[in-house]
Amino acid sequence: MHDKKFQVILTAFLVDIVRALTFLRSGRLPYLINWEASIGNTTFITLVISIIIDLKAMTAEDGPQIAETVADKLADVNLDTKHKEPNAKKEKKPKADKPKQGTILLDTLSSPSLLPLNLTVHPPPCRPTPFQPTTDPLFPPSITGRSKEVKKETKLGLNAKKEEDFSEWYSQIVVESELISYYAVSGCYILRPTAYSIWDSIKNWFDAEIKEMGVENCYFPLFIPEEYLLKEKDHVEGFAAEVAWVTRSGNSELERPIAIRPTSETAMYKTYATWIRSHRDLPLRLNQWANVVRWEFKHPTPFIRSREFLWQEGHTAFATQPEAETEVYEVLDLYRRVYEDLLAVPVIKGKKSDNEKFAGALFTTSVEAFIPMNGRGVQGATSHCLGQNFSKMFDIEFETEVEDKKDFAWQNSWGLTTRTIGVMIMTHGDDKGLVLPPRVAHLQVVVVPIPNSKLSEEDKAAMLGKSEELYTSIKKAGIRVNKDLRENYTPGWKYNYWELRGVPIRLELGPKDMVNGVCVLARRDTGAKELVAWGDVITRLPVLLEEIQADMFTKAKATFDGCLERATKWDDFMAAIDRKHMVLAPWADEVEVEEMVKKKSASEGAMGAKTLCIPMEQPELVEGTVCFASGKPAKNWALWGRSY
Ligand code: 86X
Repeated sequence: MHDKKFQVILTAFLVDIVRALTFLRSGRLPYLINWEASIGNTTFITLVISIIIDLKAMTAEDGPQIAETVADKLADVNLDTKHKEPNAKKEKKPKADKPKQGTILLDTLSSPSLLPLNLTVHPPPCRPTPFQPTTDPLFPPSITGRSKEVKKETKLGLNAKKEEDFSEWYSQIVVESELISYYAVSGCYILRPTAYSIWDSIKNWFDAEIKEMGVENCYFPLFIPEEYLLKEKDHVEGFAAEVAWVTRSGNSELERPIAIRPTSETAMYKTYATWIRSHRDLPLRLNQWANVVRWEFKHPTPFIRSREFLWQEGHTAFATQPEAETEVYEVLDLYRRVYEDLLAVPVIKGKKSDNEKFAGALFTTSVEAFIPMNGRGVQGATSHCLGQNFSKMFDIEFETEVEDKKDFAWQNSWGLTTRTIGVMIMTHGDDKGLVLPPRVAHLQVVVVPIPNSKLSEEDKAAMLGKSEELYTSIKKAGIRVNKDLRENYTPGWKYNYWELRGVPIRLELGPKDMVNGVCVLARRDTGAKELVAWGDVITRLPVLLEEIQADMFTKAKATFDGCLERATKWDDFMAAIDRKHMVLAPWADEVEVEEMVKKKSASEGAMGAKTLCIPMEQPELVEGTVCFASGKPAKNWALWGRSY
């Protein structure tokens, strides 16, 4: 053997001996059999193995080859740092495919290919990953409900009840049903595939509808120059505290800060001014699907109020006011249909009061939903008629058909956000978890075979085969279906699992069903079950899905109507508000009165009530009716409530 290489191996050997001795002297080799001890033991064992390798290398025929490996190992003078104590900081995981030159990892050291001769080694000398109680913002104990420890690993579901502790129930359901995960930036949430697929359904439907109307999609940049926002100063003022700014790149300050869009009026209308010159350039009807950031300081709630959210924002320009107004209401009705027809959530369409309208708009319309559990109204979406306010600010002027006559464009803007998903969860979810309306459910049916222990292997195979067959034919029929053939879970556990995730129909296949050629369809919304012959499954399922969709709306609508009261006197109004209801009350449409009501109806622990909207569908206003709050002649019926 070459002298030089032998020297290298010898040095390695000596170093390992010294390390082993140091380790022994440090008292870390424990005498107790607990997990900490095993860390210590394996560390020591690793060193012993190293020493044996060194010895073998010095004596073996293929010494030089082994020597190279050892030389590599020696080069890593910091090897000791890998003998982590359980409490030590987690080390950075090196890239698996390309280990750092000169480093030999403990894992690799023990991997068979590197071990000469017939040494057998126990599982990789371990990298300790003990359970550590964490204060990680990703897993705040109050939020996951998991860290209460008592929860068994296999236990599924929620431990808060919707009626008893609504906000805890909501926090748990969004996480446990795997819609969202919490993230290290407060007020920001990860939308997991199930949630995103619901958004996709909404998006696909709405996108097709607006395209049918003649709206086109586009995309404007995320960043907005400061000067653009300043141009709209009056309207931005109220929101200024919520605008997030980029002020630095790397270590250098930007010359001018750049805003992250809270909405895109300013970004788009600057450009619209350059695109719109003549009446022939109108109408201009654009929409974008985008994310926006509003640095809210109110308590964040997944989907309902987050600092970044997804939405569509439509921004259109017309030559005349009537055209613009027609669109405002057309879009508003699409929003109603998103809620009522897709999400089975009842809403009321209406106009916002002067207090509540967007300051830059001529008028604002909205759809308003309601959460009975906490008695709060929630704005579902808005469609604004901006009039000529923005076109005058941004110089969106065009040559009319009349020669030498110019006019400012009539504009609208309208938006629908991922808040839709939150309202849907709150409306339909129950103590077992999500209840998804079939039209937006990522999965509409799940096939669950229910074998029992008495079943012969043959019969079990037949049951699994039939499950597969049903699954395939349902899928072919265009229904979103999954099968749960996992063998390590009981049918009961699987029921809980899919109920938590809100799948509208569970198709069960039991031993008796195999004999009778039938299966059971169990509804998530009502729990009702029905027997269906195999041959009828693909005709029955689409009908049942639609029945569920319709029944979910009917049920939610009944609850909604039960929360809507009429009041013509202050005391009745307050009593209804304190019953956590919405109130329809005659109103003289005065800003000061709305402010007064807000103050007067606020108490410790309860925010004041405000107008949610002035419903488009108005009850008859009998001559002489007066405002419930001011006693002045009423102009309309307004919808009031506490709100998000
Ligand atoms: C109001 C107006 C409008 C297009 C919609 O409601 C639908 C889609 N935009 C939105 N608005 C803001 O909320 C707003 C917020 C901040 Cl933080 C801001 F800096 C400016 C804003 N301007 C308008």
